[in-house]
Amino acid sequence: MSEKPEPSGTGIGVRVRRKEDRRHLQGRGRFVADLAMPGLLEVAFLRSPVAHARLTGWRKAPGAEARCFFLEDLEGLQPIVARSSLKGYKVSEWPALARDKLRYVGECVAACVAPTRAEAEDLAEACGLDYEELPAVIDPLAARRAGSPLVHESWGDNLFLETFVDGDIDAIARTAAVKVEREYATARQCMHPMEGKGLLAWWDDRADQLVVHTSTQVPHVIRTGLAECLGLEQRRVRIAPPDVGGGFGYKCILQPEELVVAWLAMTYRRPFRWVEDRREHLVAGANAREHHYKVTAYADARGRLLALDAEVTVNVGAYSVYPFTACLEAAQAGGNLPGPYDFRNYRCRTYSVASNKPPFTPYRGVARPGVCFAIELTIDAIARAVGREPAEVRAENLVPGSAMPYDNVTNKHYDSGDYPESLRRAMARIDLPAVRTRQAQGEPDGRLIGVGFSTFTEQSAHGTKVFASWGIPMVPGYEQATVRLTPEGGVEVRAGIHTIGQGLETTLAQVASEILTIPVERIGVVLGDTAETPYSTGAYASRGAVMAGGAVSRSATALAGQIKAIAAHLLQCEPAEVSFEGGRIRGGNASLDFADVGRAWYLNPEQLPDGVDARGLEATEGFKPKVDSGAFTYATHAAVVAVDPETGKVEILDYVVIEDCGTMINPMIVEGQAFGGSAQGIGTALFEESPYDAAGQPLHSTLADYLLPGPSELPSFRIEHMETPSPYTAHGIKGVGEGGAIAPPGAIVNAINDAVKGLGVEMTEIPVSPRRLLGKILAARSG
Ligand code: MCN
Ligand code: SMO
Repeated sequence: MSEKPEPSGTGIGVRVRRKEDRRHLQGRGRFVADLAMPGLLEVAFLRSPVAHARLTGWRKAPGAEARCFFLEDLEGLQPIVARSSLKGYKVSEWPALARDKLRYVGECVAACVAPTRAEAEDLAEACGLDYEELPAVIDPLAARRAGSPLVHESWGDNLFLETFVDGDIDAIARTAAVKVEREYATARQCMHPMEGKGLLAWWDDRADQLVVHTSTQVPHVIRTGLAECLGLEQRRVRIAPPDVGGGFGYKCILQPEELVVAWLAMTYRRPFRWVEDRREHLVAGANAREHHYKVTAYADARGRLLALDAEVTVNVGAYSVYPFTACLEAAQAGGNLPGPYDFRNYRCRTYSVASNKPPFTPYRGVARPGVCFAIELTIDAIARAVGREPAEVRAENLVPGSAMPYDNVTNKHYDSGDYPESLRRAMARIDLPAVRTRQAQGEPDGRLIGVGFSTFTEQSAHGTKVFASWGIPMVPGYEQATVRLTPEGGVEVRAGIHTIGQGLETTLAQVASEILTIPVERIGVVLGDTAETPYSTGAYASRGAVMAGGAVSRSATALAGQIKAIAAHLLQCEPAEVSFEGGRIRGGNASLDFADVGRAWYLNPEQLPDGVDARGLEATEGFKPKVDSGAFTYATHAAVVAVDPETGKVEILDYVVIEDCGTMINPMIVEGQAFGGSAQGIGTALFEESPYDAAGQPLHSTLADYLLPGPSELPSFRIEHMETPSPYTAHGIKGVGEGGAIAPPGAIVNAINDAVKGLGVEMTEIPVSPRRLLGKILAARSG
């Protein structure tokens, strides 16, 4: 679909089949639950049955006291503390097991161990708890008010952090032709990777080291956090993650279960394991997405956005997560709300509110699905207020391609691309005039048709300064990788980032193949094991392709120089005359196999030139983008929906994605990322919701209550690529992993609102479930 000719070989731009898929399709992947080890004990947790209570006493399972652990038993284990450099931030201590207070349903209170999970669960059930229930803090707006019950009493309020970006709004507010005021709400969600969280930990006496096979996106970061909590030196903790069955941000944080299992293995010097089940994921695991927005937008009579005044409240739950803190979400929301739009006057207050719900973790897109929903609905509301086609108004408000690079009102440095062009292509692909004609004619079955668009930017591969500005100084914006030529002319790539389903095992091999021309089948990729790979902060924030890809590119280039020096000697020519082509080395009038160079170095060193570079056939290099703001991917999504006004059911009739992630390493993987992300975004828009009652009890303990979209709910996505290289990254690559999940709520709810506008209905809360939509339709009819 890109206009360029299909490149050859297995380098950058080729639709190489994923290396990891062979084992996964054959059921031969190896996940935490597949691991076996003699003497392994399984761990089950007794979890808080109430949202908020003072814990006054406990009893261990009668007759099995030695196999039950409460916090007082876990000697020396420190709580999880996520520090932030942001002024006014309040630190929480997330204990491995609750001690004085229970702060959410599902919080770990005791750990029980047995040869099987079922026996361990029986022990957990036989333990007893005494507690005095307290009123629960559930609604984030109520939690902000004076007099609310407090999650952490010593704080005096329920605010992890409040931030304020001041801007000049008042003059525009007095004179603007159009003022649009809205409140938006997005539901709390779970992430549902196919594999839940889990880990197996054991003590390796030979290495005098704790070995942790944990399902994580960030092995090196988990090592740092775990080592701190256990009081071990880092060199005595090895994180060796097995296959990871999806993460989506959920596997970016350190969890109490990891602390407990690691402590048990360290203390008893035998293997322990915990594997999260679906119910634990639903009611006890960390959550995401619960945002509330108050937005006032000012525009001129044509719908040109002039100023935005916003208040963002994020319900981040009981504790701050390591390493990202409870404030990442609100910090990103405040900074990203202006989106891809060109305006200069912005004011925003954000609140990160503590509540008696599970802690908050980044989830694909982090704050941006909520932010994009809020700004995209606001743009459509402005268009309706001025009586114009929303897509036209949107196009006129987007940062034009000619303005790139562009520093927006919150100092986001948009590096390259043409946002209006992506919207124009989406309008053409979805055939806007045809949809409008069909809409005017009406549907024979009485359903209402609507079309909606949403355009967003996705900051990817953020540098150190960006994380520091969110108060998280410990996350460096770079990656390293090692590339080695083997005696047989194959390649080993090692990087500390992990492959979690997103395809890095293949795409990092493609980057090495691009430089060396050796086919990916001959390139082995070792990822994530802290004992085998250079330091890394891991796979999140759509940074793998840019950062680890950049590091592989630079190390492969350094290795290429070393290979050329040896090859030149063997070919009796100058290194500058040596080139690689189709997996062979050419120079002068002759050619060599990579294996000839490999053999010379490892097996026949007498063939090497005098003064050969002792670094040999191995190179480790690091990469960071030229500017700390990284690279901005963008996309426009367009949806056509049909709404049944009698039932409130929404069907997606057509869905188009126009996406630009710079140079694509593997277009097939990029498409998979866009489709998978969009499926999750559609879940956010129409289905997924973790509701709680007033006492803080979760009402979503099975997948019958928590609706995940499956193939029958999803449209056939149509995708078109634009490919504007980033000026700041190796090969012009931009990240893409999260983008798909960002745009669907905006596009779909704009389409729904377009469909039902004649009924006097406007949806501002997601998911737009049939109950919610029908409720509004009935209210409008009777009102
Ligand atoms: N890619 C590419 N060309 C580009 C950009 C990316 O071919 N220009 C490829 C990459 O090489 C990689 C994939 O697309 O194979 C995603 O790359 P990137 O955007 O760099 O994201 P990361 O490697 O950092 O992966 C994390 C990202 C995030 S933050 C979430 S959340 C998410 C996502 O990836 N979680 C996923 N996609 C996921 N996909 C799956 N299957 N499972 C998850 O848990
Ligand atoms: S939520 Mo993705 O792991 O940044």
